[in-house]
Amino acid sequence: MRIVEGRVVVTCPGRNFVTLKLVTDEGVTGVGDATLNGRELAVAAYLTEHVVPVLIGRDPARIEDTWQYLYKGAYWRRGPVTMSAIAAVDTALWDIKGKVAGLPVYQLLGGRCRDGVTVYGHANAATVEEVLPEVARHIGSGYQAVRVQTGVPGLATTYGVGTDRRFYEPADAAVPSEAVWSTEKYLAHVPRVFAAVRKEFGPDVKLLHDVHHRLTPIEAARLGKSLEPYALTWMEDPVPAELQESLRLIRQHTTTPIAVGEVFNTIWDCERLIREQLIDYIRTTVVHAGGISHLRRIFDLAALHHVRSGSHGATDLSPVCMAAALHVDLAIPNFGLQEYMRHTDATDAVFPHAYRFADGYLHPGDEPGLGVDIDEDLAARYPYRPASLPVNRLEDGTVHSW
Ligand code: CS2
Ligand code: MG
Repeated sequence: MRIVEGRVVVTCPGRNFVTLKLVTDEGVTGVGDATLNGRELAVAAYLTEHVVPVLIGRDPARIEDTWQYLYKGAYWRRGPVTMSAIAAVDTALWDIKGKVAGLPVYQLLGGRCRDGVTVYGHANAATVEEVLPEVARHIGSGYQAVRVQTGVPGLATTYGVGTDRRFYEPADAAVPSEAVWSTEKYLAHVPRVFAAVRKEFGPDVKLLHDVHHRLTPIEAARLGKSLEPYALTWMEDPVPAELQESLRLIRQHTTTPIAVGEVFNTIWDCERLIREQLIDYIRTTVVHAGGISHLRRIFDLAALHHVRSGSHGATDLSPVCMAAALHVDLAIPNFGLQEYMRHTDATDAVFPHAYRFADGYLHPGDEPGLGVDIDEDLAARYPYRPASLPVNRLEDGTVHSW
């Protein structure tokens, strides 16, 4: 069997997605997500100009060799664009291998280690009063874990809080919109939010919060400490994590568990964090961390160090990524939680998929391969729309982490 074609599909059913579809000479196809929010066309060009031409004629069964060929062969290793492109190829090859074997991919990864994948949903609202019914709505529909984000009094806009409670899309303008941030206002407000949620819903529901890389280590230590009474499952991305050792300072001051990794692209971005047990959950995911093959390496290292998976699953990661992530989540021994931001109906129609939500769990289904595809005719009806992530500024105008 040989790869004879690679189609790079850019579509925008509500938001932009980039998908690679590989076709073999025996008619077996595979899909892979290559969506990098706000930089979609860079990955599409990388695939079209530099990757697809070198895949033609290759044996799709040689997944690891192809990964090494694209990673080492690029000379310029790592980075979000390169690793999202490699991820799309790797994912599509696993899809093909599952179809050829007549097995769902999780069976090729060693079979399932659990009955379903525990997911968490997003309860977002402008105020504490408004977020409580959102938490109740999630618990009511079976979620055992809920991420809680509210607006911050005194700030016009805040990450994670959009006008639409069901679908939150951060990339809201062709040219980045600008938001104003105040750490002081935020640190004073967040403990009040979780005090109210715990008071209302008790100790059983798993609660999570995304700081979204906005604090310094000592500010994050203070936040972690102030949230200890509310026993969060995790505090996410407390600081920008380029300086891996900066997490040590947070660890020295608080027992609130830490989750990072959604912006990481290779094991090198997190090997120290994992080896020194500076985190409790690693949030790397299929599309941005080099595909199923590399993600499994990261999770294997994590398993040795009591670190569990907590893969990113926002709406800007397509249903192709979600399907692939669920196969990995079902098979790894150190699964923790999977993020599940629901896609719009238009997106679900463009990407028909077998995964199903029930009682707080997602299950990838048992179709051969990944159990997801792309309807290219439907996708063609939704042309790309430029959209960038916002920029954050402190009250004095200084650019700050978004
Ligand atoms: C967020 C994302 O879901 C999350 O944890 O951090 O919504 C993130 O902001 C987007 O995926 C960025 O594109
Ligand atoms: Mg996040």
